[in-house]
Amino acid sequence: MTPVSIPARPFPFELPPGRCALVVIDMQRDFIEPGGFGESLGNDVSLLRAAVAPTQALLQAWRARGWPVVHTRESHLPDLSDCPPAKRGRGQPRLRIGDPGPMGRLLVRGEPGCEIVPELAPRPGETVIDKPGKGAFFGTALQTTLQALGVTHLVVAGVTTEVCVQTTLREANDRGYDCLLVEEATASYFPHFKAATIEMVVAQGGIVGWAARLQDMLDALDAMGEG
Ligand code: TIU
Repeated sequence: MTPVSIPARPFPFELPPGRCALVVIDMQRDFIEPGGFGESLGNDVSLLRAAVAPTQALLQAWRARGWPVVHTRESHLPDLSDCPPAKRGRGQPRLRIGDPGPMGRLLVRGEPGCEIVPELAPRPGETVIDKPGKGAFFGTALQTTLQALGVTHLVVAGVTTEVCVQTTLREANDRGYDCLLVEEATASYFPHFKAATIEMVVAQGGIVGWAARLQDMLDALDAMGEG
């Protein structure tokens, strides 16, 4: 099928219908809501909420077309055997990974805080990847999953821009995927880090990938119809 040309930086992104997955990174209560992991690190979590509605719009566009959707969760096994001591021990947080908080044990699979926010809840048939690291490829089946789906391109949303989103973009780029980051659908506790990450991605002729505005993406998809 003919690619859809999405206005983007540093030049248009040629999106192949059906072979481009929407990858939603770590839109979990633990990062977005008070009382979770993000707040335990001293962050103002309200800054991340801005990415929820734009991500919903992308999900709607992908679901309407039956295109592949992947959600990730930064999460650990209840016994923390997949959480390196260096990760759990870092810094002086109020609570550490695995400690009990108001939304259950921080970043532990199955706990309420580890779930994706209800507005973006995965639907049956969508892939959910639990990942122990910041990048979505490290220690997961994401690569084989994308290969099985015939995916060659990724449109990426999620949080936080300079941590899990950027790490995943770089991992994906090294594995040969063309990746586009949707600017309104990602957020950081540090707005200047978000801005810098977007610039880093698109610099040097798209050294890591592309960035696009949400409306440009949606308009280009609408122009092709729901095929
Ligand atoms: N702390 C921070 O900005 N992010 C993370 O720890 N994980 C993700 O970005 N998902």
